[in-house]
Amino acid sequence: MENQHKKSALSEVNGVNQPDSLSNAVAKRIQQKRKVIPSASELIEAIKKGDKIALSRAITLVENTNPEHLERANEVINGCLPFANKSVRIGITGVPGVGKSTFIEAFGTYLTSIGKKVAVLAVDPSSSISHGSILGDKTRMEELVKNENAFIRPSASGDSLGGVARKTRESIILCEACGFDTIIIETVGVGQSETAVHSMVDFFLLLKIAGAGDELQGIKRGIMEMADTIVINKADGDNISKAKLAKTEFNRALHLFPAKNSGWNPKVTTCSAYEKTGIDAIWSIISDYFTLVKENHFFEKKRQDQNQFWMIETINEQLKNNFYSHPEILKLLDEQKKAVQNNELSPFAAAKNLLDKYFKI
Ligand SMILES: Nc1nc2c(ncn2[C@@H]2O[C@H](COP(=O)(O)OP(=O)(O)O)[C@@H](O)[C@H]2O)c(=O)[nH]1
Ligand SMILES: [Mg+2]
Repeated sequence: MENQHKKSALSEVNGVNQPDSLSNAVAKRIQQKRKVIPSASELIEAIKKGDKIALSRAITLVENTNPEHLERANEVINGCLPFANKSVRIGITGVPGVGKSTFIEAFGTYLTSIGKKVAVLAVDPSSSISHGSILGDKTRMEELVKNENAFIRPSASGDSLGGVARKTRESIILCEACGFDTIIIETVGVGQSETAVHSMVDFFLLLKIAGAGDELQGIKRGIMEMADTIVINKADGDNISKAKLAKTEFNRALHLFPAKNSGWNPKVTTCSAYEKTGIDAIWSIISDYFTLVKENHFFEKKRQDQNQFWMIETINEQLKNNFYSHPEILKLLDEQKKAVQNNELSPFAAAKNLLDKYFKI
């Protein structure tokens, strides 16, 4: 072939000899350093001592989709589990631009000022694909990033929402074992991710701005219904009166929703994340909520339900992965798809063939 005679970028050429200046000893040291992967028990011990670097490494391990890391990841999670659960988990949602990052910076900083240890995790499958908003977010939380009592972790990477959400749930356990008592889970309120977040938090906060219609804000009714509090952000400057008006309107709208199982009446409030006003009042609302649900035992009940939900979710996800990654199924899947396409087989018959095959493997 003609191509072979050309110097393609892919053709191998003789390499350059290693210069003497790069000593073998140095190269070896670097290689060794790369190889030192902490064991599960080392990670657990360090996390329990509040070591944020160990926490980061453990989260990276949990996020790793490589099956050979799965066992070690599970070991770390199981080891941390007895030390988790002693926290409050708060979900924050709102459309892009509403001020989530700015709010979390102000809110998180306030919480650390009253002695809390705050971990911020993000569930945003879109950003893990585009790598979009994460970097911006991290720089917007400049103060919180530097705060000794805070830990910020951008979105887990993953190609399915289920996968991202499961990893976030596992990361919550790791953060709690590391001593973080207030876990904030951020998500973008435009897709299904808030439903997933709702099933892993104790309290759900919806951030809004005044003046924009609901359609414009892309917030569905279902998300409003999930909210334990609606916070109207950017209540500053010329916006203050509009924000107050919006507060009255939302209060009225919330009355139309059915009562919550928690026995809690959702509250509407305003704040300026930018000027850091109204932040302490939000914490006071959240504290009232926790007093109520701990008294009426809804708190434990909800966490138990969530654990069961995640058990089933995990089974569903792993069954699906196992099915679709099995080489024999993949082969048969191709054949059956063609047969369905050519009208030789009904979709149901094809599905049955595939499942029958799977159950025999
Ligand atoms: N005036 C005003 N602007 C704000 C406030 N909070 C956020 N912003 C601005 O709104 C824009 C979007 O904020 P950001 O936190 O990135 O929103 P996110 O996309 O929801 O995370 C930025 O330009 C912020 O400076 C606020 O309380 N008041
Ligand atoms: Mg943001």
